[in-house]
Amino acid sequence: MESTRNKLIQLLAANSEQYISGQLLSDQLKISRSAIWKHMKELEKDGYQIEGKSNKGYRIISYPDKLSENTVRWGLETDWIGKNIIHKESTTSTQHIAHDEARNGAAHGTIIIADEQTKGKGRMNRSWFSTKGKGMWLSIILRPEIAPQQAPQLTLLTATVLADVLQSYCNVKPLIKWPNDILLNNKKTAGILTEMQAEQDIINYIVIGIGLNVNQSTLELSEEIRHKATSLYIETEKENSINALIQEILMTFEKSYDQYIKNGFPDIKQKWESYGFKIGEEITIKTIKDHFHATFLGIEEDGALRIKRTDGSIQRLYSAEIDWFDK
Ligand code: BT5
Repeated sequence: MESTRNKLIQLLAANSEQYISGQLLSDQLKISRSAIWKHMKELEKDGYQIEGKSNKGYRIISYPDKLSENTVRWGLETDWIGKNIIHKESTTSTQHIAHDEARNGAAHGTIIIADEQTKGKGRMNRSWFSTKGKGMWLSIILRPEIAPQQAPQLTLLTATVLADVLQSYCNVKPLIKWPNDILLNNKKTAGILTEMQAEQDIINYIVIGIGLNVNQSTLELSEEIRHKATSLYIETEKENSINALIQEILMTFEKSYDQYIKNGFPDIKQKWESYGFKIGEEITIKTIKDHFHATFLGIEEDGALRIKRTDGSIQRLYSAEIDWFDK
């Protein structure tokens, strides 16, 4: 049923300017013309606007931009990610749902999306503003066969995926601020929260949460973050389809993840550094017991932060807060 609909949309989408006759659709999909008509009615219920003319056939006039399991699934060309989609109009946090689902056995690649989060989470109990219908609030459940200490690499991988999609699909110039912020014009447009459930050397599951500001105007960003946050709309003056962005991100994520599992971290490291914010520049590092200046050199093969101290020594840091000297 679903794959027939998928094909139907593909056929209609491939000829968006022209009408396709019911007979042709019926031949291609090997179903009756009345079954085609029923599918069209279903599509309309999901927000597709379809024009049907008795002597010409059918044509899609507009796609729905509302989020739903179906609108994300249609046209999503992936092997394992997004095969199971959970959509909520409003929820506390997609991370909460993801943890519940993962504990109950949800498959690798399950995704949770929401139009709005009332308690969106950042790292270390910080909050994440998730305006209704204006951004992408997405969690991905993964069950990777990697060691728990490698999990932070997945945050870095996710950052490169977001940067790639923003650059190629939205034509902007993103930078990645270690470890998990995506910047446009030095302002944060996306954040990543990686949470893990592991035992000793086995990962039970990982949830990667991605928040991406898409269609907010400046006034629609919370006042608290307005000076340091931005959205794709603010940067490009163009509205973007959140559905289409989710699909692009999932397709790029799947490719990149599969390559990472096959080839390890080196390619990701290289890509990450090509987007790295303030590489080669001076930063201030705060660890639990220390506070010092250093040059930011990039990241290590294992994802740690690589810095040069003022005495010339090179160090790797696994957890540190950085003062970037910006605002
Ligand atoms: C992050 O934390 O950047 C991780 C954000 C992850 C959000 C996603 S949305 C889907 C999934 N479900 C969730 O509940 N969470 C994930 P952190 O590096 O700690 O940054 C948090 C800080 O970013 C806050 O303290 C604010 O200063 C700022 N901030 C909050 N909301 C923002 C927004 N919408 N845009 C830009 N900056 C924001």
